Amino acid sequence: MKSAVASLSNEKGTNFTLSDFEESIIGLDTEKATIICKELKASFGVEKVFDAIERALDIVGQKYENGEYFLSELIMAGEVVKEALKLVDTTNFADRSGKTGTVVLATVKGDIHDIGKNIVAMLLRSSSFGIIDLGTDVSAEDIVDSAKERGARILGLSALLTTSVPEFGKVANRLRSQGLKEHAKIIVGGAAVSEKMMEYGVDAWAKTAVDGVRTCRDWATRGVANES
Ligand code: B12
Repeated sequence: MKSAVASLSNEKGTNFTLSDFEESIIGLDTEKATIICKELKASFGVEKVFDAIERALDIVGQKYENGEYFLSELIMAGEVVKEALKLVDTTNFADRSGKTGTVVLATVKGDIHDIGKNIVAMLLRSSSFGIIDLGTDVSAEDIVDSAKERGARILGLSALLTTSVPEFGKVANRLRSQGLKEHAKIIVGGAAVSEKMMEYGVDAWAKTAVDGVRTCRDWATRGVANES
C-alpha cells in the first residue's frame, strides 16, 4: 500500500518546496523528509538542500532551547536528517579542476555533533580531496597524530558546543609544538564558530560547508595543501 506522502508526491510531481522539506524535518517525519529530499536534490541542487537542513535544525535547536522539544526530539531530528542525507549525491557539485590534497576531519573532543562535518566530508570528496574522517569527540592529540601520520596538510575541525571551542586552540598548539604549523592549515566550522575563532591560532573559519570547501580548494590551488 502506498503511503500518504508517496501518493502526495505522485500527485504533486516535483512541486515540493524547500519549506515542505524544512517542515518535515521540524515535524520529525523521516518518511516525508526522505521522499521530499529525493525530489528536491534534483530540482534545487545540493547546496539548497543543505541550507534547508541547516535552517530546519536551527528551528529544532530553538524549540529545544525554549523547552518545546526535549532531548529525544533532538535525537530524532538528527536521525531524520541522516536518513535524508543518504539520498544526496554530491558527485556533480564541484568542479574537479585544480590540485587537491588530504583533509583530516574531526568533531573536537567533548562534542558528538556530526551532521555538519559529514556534509563537509561529502562536498570535499566531490571536490576530489582525500578525506580521513576521525569521527566525533576526538582529542587534539589524535587529530594531530593522524595528520602527521597521513601527511595531511588541511585539518578541518567542527564544534557545535561552545564548551568544545577551546579544543581548536589545543589542536593549533599541538601542531605548533610538533613543528607542523608551517606545513598544515586549520579550518574550523560548526554552529559555535565565528571570526573570534581566529584567536585560537587557526587559519580560517567557515560559516557554511560550501564556504569551507571554497577555502580548501583555494589553498589546494595555491599548493599549500599538498603533501611535500
Ligand atoms: C541535532 C542536534 C543534536 C543531535 C546531534 C546528532 C548528530 N549526529 O549530529 C544530538 C541529539 C546528539 C545532540 C546532542 C546534544 N546537543 Co545538540 N543540537 C542539534 C541541533 C538541533 C542541530 C545540529 C545540526 O546538525 N545542524 C545542522 C548542520 C548541517 O549544521 P552545522 O553543524 O552548523 O554545520 C554546518 C556549518 O556549521 C558547517 N560546518 C560544520 N562543521 C564544519 C567543519 C568544517 C571544517 C567546516 C569548513 C564547516 C563546518 O557546515 C554545515 C553545513 O553548512 C543543534 C541546533 C543548531 N542550531 O545547531 C543543537 C545544539 C548544537 N545542541 C545543543 C546541546 C545543548 C546539546 C546537548 C548538550 C543536549 C543534552 N542536554 O545532552 C547534547 C550534547 C552532546 C555532545 N556531547 O555533543 C545546543 C548547543 C548550545 C551551545 N551553545 O553549546 C544547540 C545549539 C541547541 C540549542 N539551541 O540549545 N544535539
